[in-house]
Formats: sequence, C-alpha cells, structure tokens
Amino acid sequence: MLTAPHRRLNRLTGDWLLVSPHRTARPWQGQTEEVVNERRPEYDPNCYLCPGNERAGGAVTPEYTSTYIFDNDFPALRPETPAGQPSGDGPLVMESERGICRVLCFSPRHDLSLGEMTVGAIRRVVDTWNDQYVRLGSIDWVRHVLIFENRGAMMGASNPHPHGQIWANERLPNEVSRELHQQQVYAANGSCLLCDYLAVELKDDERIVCANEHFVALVPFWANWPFETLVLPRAHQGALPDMDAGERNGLADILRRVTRRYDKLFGVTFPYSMGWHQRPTDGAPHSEWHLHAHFYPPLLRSATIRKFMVGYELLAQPQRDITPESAAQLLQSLPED
Ligand code: H2U
Ligand code: ZN
Repeated sequence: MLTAPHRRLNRLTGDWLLVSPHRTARPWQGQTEEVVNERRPEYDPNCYLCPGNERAGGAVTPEYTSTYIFDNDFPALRPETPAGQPSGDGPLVMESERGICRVLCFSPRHDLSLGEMTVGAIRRVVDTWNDQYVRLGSIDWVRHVLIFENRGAMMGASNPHPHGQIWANERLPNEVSRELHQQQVYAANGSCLLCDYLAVELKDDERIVCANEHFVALVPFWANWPFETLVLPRAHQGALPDMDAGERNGLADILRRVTRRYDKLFGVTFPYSMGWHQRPTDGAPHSEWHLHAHFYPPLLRSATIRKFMVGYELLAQPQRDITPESAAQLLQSLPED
C-alpha cells in the first residue's frame, strides 16, 4: 500500500479522496475534553421515547415492548404538500417536495444502544425497517426511503434513547443519485460494482472488520471518515425485502458486532450516523443496486477528538491521515464481548 500522499477514487460516489499517511506523526495541540461516561437509567421519566411518556405536541408514546414507530411530530417533509412544479429556468430554481418522516424506537429500554441489544431484539429492528421500506416504498409518489440513525450528541441526536429515523420522499436525494449513477455506469459492463468490490476486499483481506455467513463489514478503500465502515451482503441483494430469515439474522448479528467494536475503540458509546442505501422505490427494477449501510463516525483519536470536515475538505475535497487499512486493523483487533 502507498505510504506517499495519494488519492483514491470513491467508486460509489465518483469523488476523489486525498490520503496523507505520513501525516499521522504530526503533533496535536487541538481539542481535548473530559470523557463523560454516565450510566443511563432503564426508564427516564423525562424521555419522550420511553414507554408511557408524553411527547412534545401532546401525543403519548404507548407502553411498547419491542420496537415502536410513529410519525415525526416535527417532520421535515409532509405528505400533503402539492406535487412539485419547477419554478422557471433562471438562476433561482426550486421545486416543492413531498415526503413522510417517521421515528423508530429500537427498544423500550432507555439505557441500551444497538450493540447492547440481543441479536433477537436487533432482528426485530431489522424487520421493522423492512416493513417500513415496503409500506412507504409502495406509495406511488415515494421514490426513495432512507432509514438512518444519528447516534450521540456529537452527531446531533436529540435523545440518547435508542432510536432512528425514516424519511421517504418524492425524489432521489443527492447521495443516492450519485451512487445510482455510479452503479449504473459500472453495471453497463455486465457486473455489479459492489459484488466485484467485495470480492477484491475478501481477497485482499486488509480492510475487513468482521464478517459472518451473509454479511461483511469493512473500512472502504475510499473511506472519508477515520473509522467509517460499509456493511454489505455477500449476495447481490438490492433491498431488505430480498433477504430471507437467515440473512436477516445475519444482518442483526453483524450490526451488533460492528457497534460493539465501535464502543470498545475509545471506551464510549461511539457516535455515528448510520444509514441504509437501498434500491429506489420508483418502480424500475434497479438490478444494478447492491444494498449496503454506511457508518459515518466523527471520532478521530479519542472519545472527544473528532475529525473536522473543514478547510480543504469543505473547499476542495475530503482528506485523511490515518489510512483505511490501519483503521481497519484497529477495529479488527477489538473484542466483541
Ligand atoms: P434525532 O435524535 O436523530 O434528531 O431524531 C429524533 C426525532 O424525533 C427528531 O426528528 C422527533 C424530532 O423531530 N421528535 C418527535 O417526533 N417528537 C418529540 O416529542 C420530540 C422529537
Ligand atoms: Zn427513553
């Protein structure tokens, strides 16, 4: 692997990433903070996601025992928005956008994170994701369903109770459009981008974090965030409904293992944004699309020192010092229990 400064192509987005491996030795006099690792109660009377509590706006979260899904009380998108009308061809362009925003509680327990739940409990989260993808995706105007989780205050999560969000909308979001284009271009040569990529990763065995019979978690060759991972099925599947019961258990297992490793890395519940990229629900078959999840964690070198996407990253292109290979080795060396 190159030790000189180099750039790598993100095959999923088409973006270049700058890698500067020699720079990891530079002195650090930046941000340092105290680690606060407080234990949360199983039930918090002030948490709007705990069973039986009132939410902002007056709705009451019921006494749920497994997962619980509800329409976001402060949705970014609304289903009743009128269908989009482009506003002319001048420099100012806008369109209305319809959508549905939901919140999913992973567990009634306030104190658990995904990695602390049992495989069986995570499987119920997987089944709820699947059910929501099918239901929302079958609405005629919904072309894309994004299932994601913001974990930790550092990533903007509003509450430590284990939960995620689902946004379904009328048009493909930017990231998904880019990935769709890249996968379509690659598929024109007769094979799947992520199937081919996974085969190379399994052969190289340099960036694999953990794997089971059905899923592989790895630090992508083109990873932008220091401890970014990509979780993908070994089989060519485009969305959660393509998977059978055994594969869904495999998915629950790999999610538990990845998040447990993350939590061990700096000794804190690891902050991240995680989300599923599934095939669009626009009615086309999308045989080019390979289901995957991205984990984007902001931490760089400790529980509080994060990577900032500033300066060069904001104005030019992403850049990293610690290589994807060394990040993968670190994550791979951690225990899961
Ligand atoms: P985040 O923690 O990822 O921000 O997700 C929590 C969502 O919960 C957020 O989108 C919604 C917020 O709008 N919410 C409710 O729907 N009801 C509430 O009582 C508070 C927050
Ligand atoms: Zn709670």
